[in-house]
Amino acid sequence: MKFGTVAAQPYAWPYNGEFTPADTALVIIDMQTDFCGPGGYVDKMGYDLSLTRAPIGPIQGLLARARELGFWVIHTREGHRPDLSDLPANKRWRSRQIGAGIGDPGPCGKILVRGEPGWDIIPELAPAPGEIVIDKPGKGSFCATDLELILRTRGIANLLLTGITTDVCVHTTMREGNDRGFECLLVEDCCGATDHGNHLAALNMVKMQGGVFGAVADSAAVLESLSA
Ligand code: C5J
Repeated sequence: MKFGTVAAQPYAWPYNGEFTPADTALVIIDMQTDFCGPGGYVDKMGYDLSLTRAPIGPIQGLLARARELGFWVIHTREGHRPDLSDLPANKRWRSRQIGAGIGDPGPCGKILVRGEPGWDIIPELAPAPGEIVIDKPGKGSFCATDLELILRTRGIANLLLTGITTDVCVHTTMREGNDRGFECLLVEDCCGATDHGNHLAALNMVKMQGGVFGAVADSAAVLESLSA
């Protein structure tokens, strides 16, 4: 099964004209209660949760179709070991300046700590059995994880990037993936940021220089391509 290009900006994605479920992964980044649920990290920082919850519905639509067609599905979770041995002191210090100290107790358990309720992926987007889940201590999904090894082992060359937040973990992952030669598409309505202006700026950054990190499309365009 082969699909033609997605109507994307600044070029029809992927660059080589076709993609398949075998060489493409839908990557769903950090759809955890800490980033989009009441009482989680983002909520504690006082940001508008509707911005990080907006992509839930669009991701559900794309995920359902991707599962139906047998695409690889990869979920990520940002979080730290319970002993915080992988939490840089400066990351913790900065989070404490705005009242949401990573590793500190909150309404959803210890903030961004593995195994705590807030760190879980939200039930609406729970991984299905057999789907890969990558636990990462940082913003990028390639840093201190086995993601690259898994992608190369499985022959995955193309990444459909979704999740939160557009300007932080999604962008960092896109940059890391692009530098490693993966062909990346950021699915704009399947992403959200804690500031809408930053979301828009992050999309714009991708489109510069002929697609400096890849391309951008909405989920309707991806689904359109998957229906052909
Ligand atoms: C942040 C993320 N914003 N998932 N993490 O700290 O974007």
